[in-house]
Amino acid sequence: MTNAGEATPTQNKFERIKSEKDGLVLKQELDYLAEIGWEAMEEADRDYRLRVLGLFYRTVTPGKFMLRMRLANGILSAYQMRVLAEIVQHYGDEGNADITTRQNIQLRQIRLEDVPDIYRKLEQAGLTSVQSGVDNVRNITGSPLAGIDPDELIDTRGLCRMVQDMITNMGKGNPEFTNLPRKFNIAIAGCRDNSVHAELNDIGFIPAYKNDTIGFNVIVGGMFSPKRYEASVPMNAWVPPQDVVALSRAILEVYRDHGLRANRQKSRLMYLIDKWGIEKFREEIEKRFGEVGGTLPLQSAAEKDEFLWEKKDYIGVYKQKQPGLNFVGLHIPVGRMYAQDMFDLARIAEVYGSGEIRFTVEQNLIIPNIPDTRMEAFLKEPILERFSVNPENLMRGLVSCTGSQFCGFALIETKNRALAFVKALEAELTLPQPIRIHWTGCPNSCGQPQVADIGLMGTKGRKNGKVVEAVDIWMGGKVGYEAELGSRVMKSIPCDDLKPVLRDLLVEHFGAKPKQSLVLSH
Ligand code: SRM
Ligand code: SF4
Repeated sequence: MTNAGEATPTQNKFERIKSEKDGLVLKQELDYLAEIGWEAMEEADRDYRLRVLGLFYRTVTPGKFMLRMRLANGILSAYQMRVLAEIVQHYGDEGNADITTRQNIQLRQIRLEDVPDIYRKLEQAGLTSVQSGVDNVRNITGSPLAGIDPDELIDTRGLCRMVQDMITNMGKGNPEFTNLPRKFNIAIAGCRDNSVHAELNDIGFIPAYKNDTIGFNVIVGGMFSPKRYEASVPMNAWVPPQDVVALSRAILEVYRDHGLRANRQKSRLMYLIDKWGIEKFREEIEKRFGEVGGTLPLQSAAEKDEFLWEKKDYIGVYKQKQPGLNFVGLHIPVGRMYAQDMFDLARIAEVYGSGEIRFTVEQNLIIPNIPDTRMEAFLKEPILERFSVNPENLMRGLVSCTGSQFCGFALIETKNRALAFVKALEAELTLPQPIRIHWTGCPNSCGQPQVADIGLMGTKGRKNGKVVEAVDIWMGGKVGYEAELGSRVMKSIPCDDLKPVLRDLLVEHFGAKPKQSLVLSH
């Protein structure tokens, strides 16, 4: 099966929408849709199929769309950043952009009447938003230091790009993969610290040596959903870099053709692995891998790399593997940027670096290729007061999903609240090391609270007999090579009562010291 087939009465709503018409078809209809406007559009086209083109109708802001791009390995040029900034600028004070937890960018407040022009601009700039939503493969994440990391094992840039090109037919849109049973995530790690959270993905490629050849061990089935949170399981497979595209294709085809579709809550890849067992899953993948040009037999996994490295956050100034060059990680509070920020960031990437910009899964930004001789001037740039290279320890580890400002699933406001809490806690506490606090507005877990030191998941609670915004608290998430998911330790804490709870957790578990007592003890 490839794509739109016959609709059947037993299909769930989403399967029916997909089989009636492929969202890619709307690409040809954009001029017409822009003309008739969002109110006159068929609901399934507006709310579902347009997402295949990366356009998400926002019920929270009627008449406005969010545009989710694709950035293989999270890399874009200063020129491309400027094109995105111009789109955001068009919407004045309302327009903004968010770096996402998949090293990607989303633009906000887009109006349908502007979309044909926006798509032309994106195409001219070599950018695409195709297949970035609904039952498609999301942004392919790769090491944010690919090609510049002194400790790198494999440069992931070309691989992420090739996998993206295979899935999207070079960004033109590929009906082979627009009707998967559900969303699908792929990550390719190239360094030793698992900078991409490989274990959260449906396919994670983890660098490993086999007989002195560098390649990847493969893990599969990682997922977060409201009812189930799972780290990936090993597939007992190792592939050389040249087989990464074929293996990705094989797994996607098997998932597309055999994945469970009846119940949307049980359609992710892990449920197919559950049904078949990992041995049968591996056998089916191996068959398909051979058919799509992979090198048979599929090799068994290599021994795990003995270098177990801590995950870095890459904020600050670091030496690259190229002598005389540096990369600088800038902290972008909760990933949010406005048009002027984007112009400023594009400018400093061009003036001091090579005009390249990279994003991280922590919603931050890296500017590579800055010569030693330019560092002093770079560090005096006024934009670094807003996007620090040395933020305080709580701000440094802050991640937040979109929340109720723009997301219809949200049970609470997240980004603005996350910033307010960090500022308030930093005024009271001193932390001996960075703490990773992740906010997510609902159990969909886009903000990945399960990987955090302290994860805050939006829910509803009760206070004085009233329903109020609240959070469940998660703790114990570990990142890096020995990543582990955390667990829920407290339930339904009203957001109004959260500050003292967080303060106590930071003091008891993370060595925070009240600022007052520091002053007194001197
Ligand atoms: Fe997500 C749905 C935002 C990363 C799990 N996610 C959504 C929607 C599209 C819901 C909606 O229609 O409003 C959110 C759009 C809100 C908006 O306006 O921004 C949304 N997800 C995000 C982003 C922007 C969060 C962020 O602030 O960074 C991330 C975009 C990544 C990207 O560039 O593509 C984002 N979402 C994730 C992740 C994290 C990851 O990939 O590492 C997860 C958990 C991992 C996973 O998928 O297994 C995640 N999002 C979900 C789910 C639950 C999926 C499931 O199997 O149940 C949903 C709901 C759904 O798909 O039905 C969802
Ligand atoms: Fe929206 Fe929930 Fe995802 Fe946050 S976690 S972006 S609130 S779907």
